[in-house]
Amino acid sequence: MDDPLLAPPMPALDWVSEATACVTRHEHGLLRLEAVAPDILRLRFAPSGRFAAPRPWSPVLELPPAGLSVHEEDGRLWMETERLSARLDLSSGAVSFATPDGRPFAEDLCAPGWREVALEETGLQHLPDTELPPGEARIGVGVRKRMAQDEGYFGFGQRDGRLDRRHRRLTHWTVDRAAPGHGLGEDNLYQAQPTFMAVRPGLTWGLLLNSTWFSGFDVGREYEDVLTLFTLGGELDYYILAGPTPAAVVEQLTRLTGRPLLPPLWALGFHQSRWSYGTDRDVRALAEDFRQRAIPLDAIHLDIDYMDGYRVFTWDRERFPEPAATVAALQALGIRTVTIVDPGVKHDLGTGYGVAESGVAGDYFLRRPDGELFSGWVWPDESLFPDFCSERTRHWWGDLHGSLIEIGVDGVWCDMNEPSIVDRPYREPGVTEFPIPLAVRQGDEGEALHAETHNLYGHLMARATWEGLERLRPARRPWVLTRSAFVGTQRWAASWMGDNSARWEDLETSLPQLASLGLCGAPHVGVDIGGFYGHSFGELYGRWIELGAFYPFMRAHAHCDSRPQEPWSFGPEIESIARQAIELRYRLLPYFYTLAHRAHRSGEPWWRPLLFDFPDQADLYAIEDQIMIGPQMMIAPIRAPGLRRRLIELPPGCWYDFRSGARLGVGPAPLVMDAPLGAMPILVRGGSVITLGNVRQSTAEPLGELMLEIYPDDEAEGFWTLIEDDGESFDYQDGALAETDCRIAPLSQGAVFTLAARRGEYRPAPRTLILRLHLPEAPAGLTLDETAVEDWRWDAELRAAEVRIDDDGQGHRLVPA
Ligand code: MIG
Repeated sequence: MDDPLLAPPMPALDWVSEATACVTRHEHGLLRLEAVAPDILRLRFAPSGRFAAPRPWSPVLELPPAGLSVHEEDGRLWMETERLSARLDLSSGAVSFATPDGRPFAEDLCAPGWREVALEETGLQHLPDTELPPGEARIGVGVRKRMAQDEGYFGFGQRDGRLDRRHRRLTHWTVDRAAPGHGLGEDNLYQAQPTFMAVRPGLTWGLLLNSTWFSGFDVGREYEDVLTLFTLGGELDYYILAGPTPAAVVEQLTRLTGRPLLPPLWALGFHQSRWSYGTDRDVRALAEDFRQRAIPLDAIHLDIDYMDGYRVFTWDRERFPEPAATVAALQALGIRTVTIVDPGVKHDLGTGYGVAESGVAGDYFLRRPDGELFSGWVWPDESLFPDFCSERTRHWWGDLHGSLIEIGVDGVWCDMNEPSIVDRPYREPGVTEFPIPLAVRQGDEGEALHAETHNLYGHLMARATWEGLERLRPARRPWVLTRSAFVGTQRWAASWMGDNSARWEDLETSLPQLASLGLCGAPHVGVDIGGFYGHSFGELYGRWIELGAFYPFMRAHAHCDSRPQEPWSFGPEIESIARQAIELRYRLLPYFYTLAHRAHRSGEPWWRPLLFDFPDQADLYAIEDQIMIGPQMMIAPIRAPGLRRRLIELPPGCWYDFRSGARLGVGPAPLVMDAPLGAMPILVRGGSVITLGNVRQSTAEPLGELMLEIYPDDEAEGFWTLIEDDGESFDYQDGALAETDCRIAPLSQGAVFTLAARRGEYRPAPRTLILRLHLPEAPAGLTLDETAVEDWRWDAELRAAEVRIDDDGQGHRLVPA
């Protein structure tokens, strides 16, 4: 959409203000600015003069409205909340935003523009058999904003390529990238998140484009330092998030689109997958193998071959004669079963396949514009596709999971939901993509075109699945994994990044890719460890599993044509590296689970780029091969073969080596660290308390020990709150939580460690607390609660003073002498 750089001015004819909004009338259209919250403004511009009706499936939530004060002065309208202001130039229609102290940002260069758009101009791929239907679908609307020179542009959802998206044009349209080796620089993928944040020292602001239509951002590619927002659908609608930090933007974004779900604890363990563990004997042998080799595991994923002819919600009774018994055998080993479910339902009518028959009877499937059922080809050959925009359909689909729940399945993996459809059976030559026509109508009232809802197909499938599991098993938190997603999907599902390859490039790509998603409010993400396509190999797998131990969602997976890719497939050295990496994951679970609770409360991503914690250090913005794991840890992954040491930029503060306990120095400063295979650098920030459990083979085993690794800062006090609950139910919502506040005085003030009495109604099982205070030198003695401790020890190698006590839930104070 190459509109002229400057759209013509759009003088306001008049304006009216309401309690929370202000509307200006223009010769062509209406512009409305609304205070959605004191720190969130919404701007809508409809050239037709009619704003689109709200959609029942909108990913954006209604917030209690906030007051907006409006006055006119010097030919401008000034609109203010306590946290944010906007200024509209009455002669041009251009809007800009500012902080309460008057720093401008997101300034329009001109009024919004609009015009009719041809499909070819959008660059939409693979859309034969499709024309944009007449009306709003063909009207593209956009606006251009000034990009400050010192702003970095981050977020932008799921893509390949660099973290900072300046100089890129990015579009939003969910597609299956089923080609091996999609790589650096790829634009739209399986998921679409039309949101970003602009970060500069002292000010971060964010933007959410409220459009599910084809849309995009040109981030200074077409014109240097000019940001263009554009969308089909005939209306420009976006939210400005006031920040002023990246954490505040993610909080604002997830207040609008929903907080990330709290996964059950088991879902944070290790998941092993393959396309496919195809018989019950394979699956049981796999589980036994993990247990015999003492490699921790919490879940096995069953890919499409468990089904009878790829019919969803059925089992192949030859391969899995007694699925419930198989699932129970896994459960007895502490391993959960996750089954894949695709949206395509085999067009199998009159043969007793209840899913297809009930779907047709209930009219739950998409229909073509001529009223015929829409069908396309996927794994089960000719298939029908549920309309997930319809609430009735979502209910039906959710209930279908009852058959899986009865068998004992614990999690559901939604695949192919972009949706991915082809034009003939996969086995025939010349297979090409066959999308749902854009003019197909969706929703209970048929109120929207597929052109509007396409990007929500996976999002609403994940929602239907989560809501079904919640109804079917109300006492337990559902767990859903999805490939396609939109902003807001974080409420219902974790996601993986689709079909990567067993290449170093793909390991590397995962670093900024997952970090970008975290900035878009989606914290529970991971990629296929080892690589999906191709044959993985020892060094790559070893590096990937030591990195993957820190992915919020940790799963190894491989293509059906790949060589075996289990932790022991690459010989004893790699097997032991994998065991250690997975054991470390399990030891870190108390820390990771706290991070999951924090994400659930405020959206805070646990896998995040340095700029999230250090937004004032512009020289760290481009660093994407160091990742913060929550606010307390930083990993420095190895991205290439042969490397056994690497350069690390220490951000401000003092830093420790997690493996050796050594103090590494004070940033900002560069540092070189050794990184032998199996020992990727892991750093801890001064002022931290890392909580570690004992090694367990699965989260079903009790946590007998809780170790608090305490790292004082030189100058600053440190705070941390450990958050625990039963790991499984919703009782935490009614206060069944355990929160333990920790405080560490800086070294300059004696490194006194204070543990507050536990808060909340959840009681952890009896366990030993091991306090390990990292100090430059052995103290002369230690007192605990004013009494000298007899029984402590100095670990000279790790430079830590260690005390063991029973965890009595009471407050304690540890003072080194
Ligand atoms: O057309 O179910 O991304 O994880 O193993 C391929 C088989 C369909 C694509 C998924 C992949 C999965 C595979 N699926």
